[in-house]
Amino acid sequence: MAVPKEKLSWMYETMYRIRRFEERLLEETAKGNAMGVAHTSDGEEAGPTGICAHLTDTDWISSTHRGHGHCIAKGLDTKGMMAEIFGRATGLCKGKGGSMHIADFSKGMLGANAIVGAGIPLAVGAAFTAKYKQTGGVAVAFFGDGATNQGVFHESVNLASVFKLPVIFACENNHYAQSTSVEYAVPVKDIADRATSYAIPGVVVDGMDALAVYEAAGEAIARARAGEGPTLLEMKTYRYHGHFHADIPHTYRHQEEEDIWRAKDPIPHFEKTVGEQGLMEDAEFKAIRDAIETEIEEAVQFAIDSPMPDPSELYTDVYVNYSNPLQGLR
Ligand SMILES: Cc1ncc(C[n+]2csc(CCOP(=O)(O)OP(=O)(O)O)c2C)c(N)n1
Ligand SMILES: [Mg+2]
Repeated sequence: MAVPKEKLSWMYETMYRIRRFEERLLEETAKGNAMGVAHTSDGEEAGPTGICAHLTDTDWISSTHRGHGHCIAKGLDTKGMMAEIFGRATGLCKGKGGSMHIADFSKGMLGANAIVGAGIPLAVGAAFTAKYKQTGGVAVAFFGDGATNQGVFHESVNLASVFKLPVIFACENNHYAQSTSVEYAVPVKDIADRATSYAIPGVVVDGMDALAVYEAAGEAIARARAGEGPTLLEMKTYRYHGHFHADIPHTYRHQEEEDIWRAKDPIPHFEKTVGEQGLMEDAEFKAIRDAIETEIEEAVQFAIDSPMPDPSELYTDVYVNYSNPLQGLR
């Protein structure tokens, strides 16, 4: 599948934006500036990039606890994201969601989600809406290998297949669920094989190669838009850091294994492939990297300079809205 030139630039820019956002976030987390835990997705950037390259603001995605890459690929503002993770009033959810609950409906982003597997039925619901209202939109559920052992995954895929919904089940198989390896926890060779039970296509793709993901996702999304129903797309990938910022991965995986996946880093891989085909020049890559460095520094500074939410905001935008929270308990 030929990729338009502006799409190639966007893909490189998006992967580099995700990488630098998370590297800087880890630094700021270590300094105590960011609230809560940081689950980073560096190493996995090609997946959300190759998929979201096909989406517009009227398509929907749902995400996971490891959601920064999905948010960025769906076009969320990095200043608003960084401020959200810093717990500031200027955050995309006014500082009340944090890393694991960033959402922006204006961009078709239904939310990161701390409950493993819980984003999957949200995407199915969005796909149902798209079909019912005939918007032509599609929904993408991002989730991990571990999530495919949750009952909600199977219920969601079954329903989507029966209703032929325009949804893509995008499994980021990074080979671990916390410290549990996929070989230990999943009895099938490929998670894509699980599609057979639901009579939908199951596709395995190299999740370190944005162009391969772009092609596979393009076919799945075209099927969905044409009313042919869902696809399970498994991206084989790897997270370079631990499960979250304080996790020490060497307690459950080996350096040799990490080295193999580091050698497949999706960003240099993209530079090499696209550069060798003469589609982008080194100077273009560098200009993009320089612009992103500035953008991410500005995002960090914006978050640092932003105010904390005012205490009067405590009960706004939340489901419990008592003026006196103890009132109902007495
Ligand atoms: C329902 C539920 N069970 C357990 C957890 C604890 N937990 C958080 S992340 C995680 C592992 C998820 O693995 P996977 O789906 O492969 O995603 P990854 O972290 O690899 O991106 C677990 C077990 C949780 N948040 N929600
Ligand atoms: Mg995983």
